Amino acid sequence: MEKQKRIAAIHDISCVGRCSLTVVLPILSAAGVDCGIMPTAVLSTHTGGFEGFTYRDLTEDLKPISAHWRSLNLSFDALYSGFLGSFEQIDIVGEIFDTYKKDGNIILVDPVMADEGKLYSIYSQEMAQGMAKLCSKADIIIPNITEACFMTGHDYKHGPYDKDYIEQLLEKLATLGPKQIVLTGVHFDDEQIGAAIWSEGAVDYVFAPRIEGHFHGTGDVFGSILLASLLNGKNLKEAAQIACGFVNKSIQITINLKQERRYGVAFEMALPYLIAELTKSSL
Ligand code: PXL
Repeated sequence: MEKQKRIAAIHDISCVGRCSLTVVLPILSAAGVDCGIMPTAVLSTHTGGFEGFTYRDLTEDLKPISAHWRSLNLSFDALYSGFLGSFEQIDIVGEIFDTYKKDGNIILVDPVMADEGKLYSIYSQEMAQGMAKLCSKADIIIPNITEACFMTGHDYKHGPYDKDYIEQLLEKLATLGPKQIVLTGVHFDDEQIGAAIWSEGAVDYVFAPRIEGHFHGTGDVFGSILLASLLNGKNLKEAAQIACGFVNKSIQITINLKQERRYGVAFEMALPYLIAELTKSSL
């Protein structure tokens, strides 16, 4: 039997609202991956749609956690960073990547900081420059279009997009230095939405049916499914296709259940779809 994969997920804990570690951990576990966590902050809820949330910044804890892991000789098949608790954490996470990078493992960076044309309320513009720097250390980055625009200075537009707009954005992202890019939220019409994939200068697309509206936490669901699929032997395009399909299914279930959107999507109910996709043999 092949050795079990292990990752370190560097995200916040939003206690309620289904994003960041409350999404990453169950999805990677369901996919058979040993999911270690490095929490960047603890919030009572996420910041999108709730008032009065608590916020405990864990910047002080990151280096000691990493040093202890090092003393245990731990190694990881992937490091996956998302929402960071402070600007200072960008350099610390960069150092953690340097510590644990090895041949064949995956540094996956989701430069979580913005959506729908706006930075999240707790961040300022300097976060965009910092995240751009962190992306230079990544094997794969998975920004949404807003984050991609903040990091590159590309003009932000609402969709539908055209191929020129998306492919110019990908070229600018490529200059940040990641090996591969999966740009999310790409749609050329109202029927389908998905991701643009950039790898060694070649561009490809994957789509699923588009459901109108904003659904909280879907970026973290997408990233987690992408990584889970890669660690189960899928290639980047297959993994992005599974992630698009999974996000679509989760949204559809959330709508059918008439759940409030700020509580995230009912990804738990879509996990059988993930398992079915992962057990199909690759093309
Ligand atoms: O899903 C991204 C995310 C993660 N963590 C926190 C957030 C958000 C998006 O709003 O607020 C705390």
